Amino acid sequence: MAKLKELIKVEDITTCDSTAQMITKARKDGVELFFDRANEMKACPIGEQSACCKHCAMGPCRMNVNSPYDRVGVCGATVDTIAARNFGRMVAAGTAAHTDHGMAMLELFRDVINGKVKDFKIQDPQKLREVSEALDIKTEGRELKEIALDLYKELERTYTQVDGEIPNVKRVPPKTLETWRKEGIVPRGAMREIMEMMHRTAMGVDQDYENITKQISRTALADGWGGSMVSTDITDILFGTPAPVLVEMDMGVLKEDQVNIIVHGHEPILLEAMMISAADPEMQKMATDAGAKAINLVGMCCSGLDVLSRHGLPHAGNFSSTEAVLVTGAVDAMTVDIQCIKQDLFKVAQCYDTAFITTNYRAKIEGATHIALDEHDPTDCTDQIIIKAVTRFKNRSKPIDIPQNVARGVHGFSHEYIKYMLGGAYRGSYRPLNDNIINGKIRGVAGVVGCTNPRSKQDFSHVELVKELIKNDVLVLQTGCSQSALAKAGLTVPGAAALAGNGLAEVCETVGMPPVLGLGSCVDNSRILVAASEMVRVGGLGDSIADLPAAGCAPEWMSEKAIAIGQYFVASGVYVVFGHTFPIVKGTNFEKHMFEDYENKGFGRWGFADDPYKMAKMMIAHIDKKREALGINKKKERVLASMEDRRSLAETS
Ligand code: XCC
Repeated sequence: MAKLKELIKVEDITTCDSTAQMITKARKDGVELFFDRANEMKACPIGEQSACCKHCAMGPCRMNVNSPYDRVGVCGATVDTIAARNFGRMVAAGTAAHTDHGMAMLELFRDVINGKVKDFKIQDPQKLREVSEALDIKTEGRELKEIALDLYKELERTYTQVDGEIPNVKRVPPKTLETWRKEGIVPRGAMREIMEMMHRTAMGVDQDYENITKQISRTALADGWGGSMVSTDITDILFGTPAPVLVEMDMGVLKEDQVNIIVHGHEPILLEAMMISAADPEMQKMATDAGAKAINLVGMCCSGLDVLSRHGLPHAGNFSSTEAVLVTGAVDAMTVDIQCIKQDLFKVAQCYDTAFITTNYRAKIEGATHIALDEHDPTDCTDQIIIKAVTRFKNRSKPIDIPQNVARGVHGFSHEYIKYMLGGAYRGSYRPLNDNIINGKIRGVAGVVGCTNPRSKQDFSHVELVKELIKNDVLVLQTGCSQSALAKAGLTVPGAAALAGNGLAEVCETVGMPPVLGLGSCVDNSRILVAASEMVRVGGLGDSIADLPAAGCAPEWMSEKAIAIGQYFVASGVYVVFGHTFPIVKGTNFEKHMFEDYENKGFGRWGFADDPYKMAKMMIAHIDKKREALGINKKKERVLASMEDRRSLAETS
C-alpha cells in the first residue's frame, strides 16, 4: 500500500455500510483502494475547470481560472473555445461508448435473426412489433423474421448513415424536433457526428463556442435518441422487456458456501451467457462436487442492473463498491467486459486470489487473464469462467468476511410497464400520470441517474436528493449506479411512499408502486426520453419536452458518458443539474451559454450545485416554473426532510 499522507475517515468516504466495512478491512490488509488515491492525489484545479488545452504541440496551454480572460492559448484560443472543445470531446467519448455498445447489440440481433447465433432468440416479439411500427415498418401479416430484418436494416442507419436524420426522430415530439431542425442539430448517424465533433475540436477548426455547442448537441442526440435507444430496444427484444421484480441488493448477496461470481461492465450478453452456463447441470455438478452449495451469480454496475431488471438477479453494488466487494475474500471470480472497469480491480483481485477475467477484445487489462467472448459460441467463454471460479472456491485460502447487508427493492420499470401500471391492462396510457401532474398530486418528474465518484461521499447525494424530491411530490425515475444507492437506502419499495408528500404517496399507494422507479442501466436513460415523449403526446402538459415539469440530475457523476447523457437531455429540453464538479470555468461566456441562454432557444439548460439540498431546491424551482407556464401551479411549499423522517427511513430500510 502506498504511504498515504493521511488516511481519510471512512465515514467521509461512503454512506454504504458494506463498503465502509470493506475499506476498513482493506486498510488492515494493506490493500490500497481508489478512495485512498483520490484523497492522496488532489484533482488538478485547472483540468477540473477544463481550462487547459492540449490539442496541439504549441501547448499545452493553461488559462488562469481566477481571471479567465487574462490570457489566450498560443494560437489565440479563448477560454470559451478551449472549454467548449473539451466539453465536445467528452460528449464525443461518451457518445462513442454508448453507440459502440448499441451497435454491438444490433450486430448480435442481426446474427440471431440470420441464425448464426443459436444461444439466444427473440424473447419479446411484441416489442419487436411495437418498435417496428414506431418506425413505420409494416408488421401486419408478416413473418417475425421478415420484420426483424427490416428493423435491423432501419436501425443500422442510426450508426452508419452519412446524411439525413436518424430513424428514431420519428419518436420525438414534433415541436422538439422542430427546434432541432431550426438549430440544424438533428443527428445524421452517430459515426458521422462523432467524426465531425472530433474534427471541429481539433486545432484551428471551430473557434466559436456557440457553433461548437451545436455539434455538441447533435453528437449527444445521436447517443440518446440513437445508440442508447437502439441498445435498449434491441436488448428488450432479445432478452425481454423488464417488468417489476423483487430484487436483492448489497454485498450480503454473496454466499460463503457458494461459488460467487461477479459480473461487472455494460453489455448484457456476458451476463446473459453466464446465466446459461450457471444453469448447466454439468457446471452445477462441478460446483457441488467441489463442496459448494451452488453457483451464485451476482451483477454489479450497469451489467448487473440490466439483468436485475430483466431476471431479478441479485446485485452487489455500484461503481464505488467494485473494489470493496473483492476485499470480502468471498468472490471466486470477477469477470468484466467494457466501461467503468477500474484498472486496479485486477490488482485488488490478486490480493485476494480472486480470478479476474476480461472478456471483450476492446477492453483488456495488462496482466489479467483474457478469455474472449465470441457471441457465436458465448458459453465457451462463460463455461471457462465458471471452471476458474470453482477452482478458486476449492482452493480458497483467504479469510472470508461478507458484510451481512441485503436490501430488497422492486425494480424493472420500463416505459411500457409504467404506461400499463398507470392506465391498466386494456387502456395502458400516460393519461393518469399527466392528470395527476395537472391536478398537482404529482408536482413533476425527475430523473436521478449516474455514477458514484470517490471524490464525493458514496451514495450520500443520491439518497438525500431523492428523499427531498419525493417529499415534495416529485416522482423519481432512476438508472445507473444511482439506482443501487437508492435500493440500499430502502427507497425502491412501495413502503417508501410513506416518505413521499401526500399527493405522490396517494398515487403510489393507489397503484402499489414505489415513489422511486428503477428503469435499468445507463443506456436505458432512453426509456426516460420515450416516457417524456409519451407525456407530451398524451397532452395537457405542453407541446414539447421543454414544456414538461421535469428535471434531471447526476449528483455524483464521474464518466464522460454522464456528460453525453446530460447534454442529450439538455438538448431534448430538460433542465439538468450535476453535482460534485463541472468542467467549465465559472463566469465565462460558455458557462452562461450552457447554464442560461440555451433555454431561450427552446432547449433545456445545465445547472450545478455541490450539495443535494441545493440540487433539490433548483430542480423543484424549475418544475414549479414549468407548472406556472402551463397554468397548473397551485402554490406548494417546499418541505425539507426532518431528522425524524430520516430516522424512520433508516428503520424501514
Ligand atoms: Fe459507470 Fe454504468 Fe456511471 Fe455506473 S452509472 S459508474 S457510467 S456503471 Ni452508468
